[in-house]
Amino acid sequence: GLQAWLRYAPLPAGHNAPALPSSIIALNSSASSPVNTAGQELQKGIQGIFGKTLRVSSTGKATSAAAVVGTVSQFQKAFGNSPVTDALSLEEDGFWLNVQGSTVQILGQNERGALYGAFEYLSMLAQGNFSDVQYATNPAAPVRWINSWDNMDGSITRGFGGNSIFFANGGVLSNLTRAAEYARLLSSIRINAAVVNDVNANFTTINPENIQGVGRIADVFRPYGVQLGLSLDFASPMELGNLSTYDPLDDGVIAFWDDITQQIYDRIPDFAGYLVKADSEGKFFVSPSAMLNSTEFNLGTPGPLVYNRTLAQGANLFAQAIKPFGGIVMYRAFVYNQLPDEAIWTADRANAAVDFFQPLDGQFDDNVIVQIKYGPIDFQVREPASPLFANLLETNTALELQVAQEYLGQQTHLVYLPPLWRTILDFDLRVQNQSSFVRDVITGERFKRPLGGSAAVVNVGLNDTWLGSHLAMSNLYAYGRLAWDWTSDSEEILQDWTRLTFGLDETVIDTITQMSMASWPAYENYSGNLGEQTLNDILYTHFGPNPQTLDNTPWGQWTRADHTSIGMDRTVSNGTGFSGQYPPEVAAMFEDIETTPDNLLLWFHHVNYTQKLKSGKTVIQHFYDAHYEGAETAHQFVGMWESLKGKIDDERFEDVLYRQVFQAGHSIVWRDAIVNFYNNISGIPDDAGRVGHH
Ligand code: GCW
Repeated sequence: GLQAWLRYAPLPAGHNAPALPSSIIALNSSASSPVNTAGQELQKGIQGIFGKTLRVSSTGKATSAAAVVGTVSQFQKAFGNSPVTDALSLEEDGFWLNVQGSTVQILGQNERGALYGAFEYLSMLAQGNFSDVQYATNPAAPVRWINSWDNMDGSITRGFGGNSIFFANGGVLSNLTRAAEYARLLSSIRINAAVVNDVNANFTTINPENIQGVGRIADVFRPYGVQLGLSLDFASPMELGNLSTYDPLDDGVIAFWDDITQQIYDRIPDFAGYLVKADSEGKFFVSPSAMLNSTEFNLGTPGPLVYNRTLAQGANLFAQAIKPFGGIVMYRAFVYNQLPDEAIWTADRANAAVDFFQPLDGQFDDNVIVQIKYGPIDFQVREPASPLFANLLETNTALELQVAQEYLGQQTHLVYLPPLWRTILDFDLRVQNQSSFVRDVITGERFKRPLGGSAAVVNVGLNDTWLGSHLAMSNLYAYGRLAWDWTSDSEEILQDWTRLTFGLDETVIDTITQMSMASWPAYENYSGNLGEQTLNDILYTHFGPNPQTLDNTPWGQWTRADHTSIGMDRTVSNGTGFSGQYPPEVAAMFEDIETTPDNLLLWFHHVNYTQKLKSGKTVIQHFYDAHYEGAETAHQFVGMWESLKGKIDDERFEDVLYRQVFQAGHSIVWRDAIVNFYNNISGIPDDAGRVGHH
């Protein structure tokens, strides 16, 4: 439930308690400091795991049997001597952990880092790992954020775990207990900031009353070292400030944002920064006030393009307002227009991000980070890495992931996401014919950028399970672990999470590992195959199968399926030109059907249903077989889970079982909807005789 992976459950019989420290010295600066939190957390953890209550003090002799936690400089001040050199060369948020039996030293570069180190030590103990260790660790990148899509009325966009833990009825909740518990979870996975309101932002979030309200959220985040961020509505100067314009170059608009920023920092001195979704998902750019007043469905979000200003001018407006306070601006690359006409063979929503942003490379201020969704479309079950990562050499970038399984079963299906994420992070873009992994671009490593990192959309709510599903929490846990080190192993992360969440029983660990590692491939099998997108209902829910909604809609998530053929031709030679947005080596690979991997075939090429894959099967037979296989795997999950009865508390056992039964049933709905759709449209029977007429 609420404790998620921070349960500190007693160890099962057979695990002898190790030599433990006999007291805790937390060198804290104040009651709201993360080091103070670290002291309490160590006390609580050791109490829970071993039933032993340690005294916590803020000073003391570093005796051989104490756990000392604090920053490197607090340590030097308190004890008059320096820790080992490894601890002296830590980077921001990094920590040094030294466990020698009952002598434990946890030193952060800053207070937040010290808290991370305390959680790390406790995670070892809770997993029954009592080894002596001694190492320094630093984050892959400074920006390790969460984006919440919570609305001021308490609803959550793409939320499947209940209403908001932050907002209700247009304001901030008076009881922020859950917000504090959430910050605790986030700091244990080393997330350092959370944006709390939806990117489709409402100007009321920054009215004077709500600035005080979000200030209270920042207050409960602070002891956990989690900073607050806010999404902005670009048209606020008109809506809130009563100006006649929101032109980013207008003096009144500039003064408006300077004033708002000052108000925010007056209340929240450690405010992290802004997140901006501008000029996104629009019809085409209409007049500034029509943008706001029209009742027409989704005209898109207002932005600088409304005034013929560039996206860089839009981003720099906020960057300049926030720079004096040390804040940053996350500017989303999710900018595209609706595409009315599928008859135009070269029209392609996937081209939009590079088309809009590449010409602006070098024009963004240094405290701007362009935040890029992992694929060019929208959190689909399979996409190639966004080519924008290869096109911004003089701009900070961050990767946007989605823990909320918007298109991936919405937390009623088990889909463990790290294997999908790794297809993006480990993709080599070959910029200038050199090794250019996406993970090295976003950390700032590849192009020597001062800033970079990641954000994940997380839709926790008031539900006791946070996400609406116990098993879905592995995705949140893994996101934090990966954002610290993008090369960590997906399966090892999962097993740590499983031990912390469900205990140390080997059968439980093996079973949850098998289910989780098989889950994304299974979902891909029973949804959309071969890079054809997920095939959900595009118009409203993004949930169950609805392949007929992909084509001939302005959302541009097309498959171009007709009676004989299917797929988006994204080649330069004959299609939308998208493959040409990658550097030459990668472009050449995707341009040629022979070198395009099967799993992206229909993303890049338009082919007959009878086209042979590298596996030797035809496209249509692959659809049939994959769908039966995927649904079969989803059915196996039920039996696998049932085998754990008695090894997991009944409450969580039943809750998960209910979901696995649902997933198994829904996988058949998926299977039959998709195979019948393509059987009808192509008229080609299934070799195995399961689908269609013979
Ligand atoms: O995936 C789409 C979602 C929208 C979302 C948008 C975005 C918050 O369906 O609900 O808006 O992406 O990322 O901005």
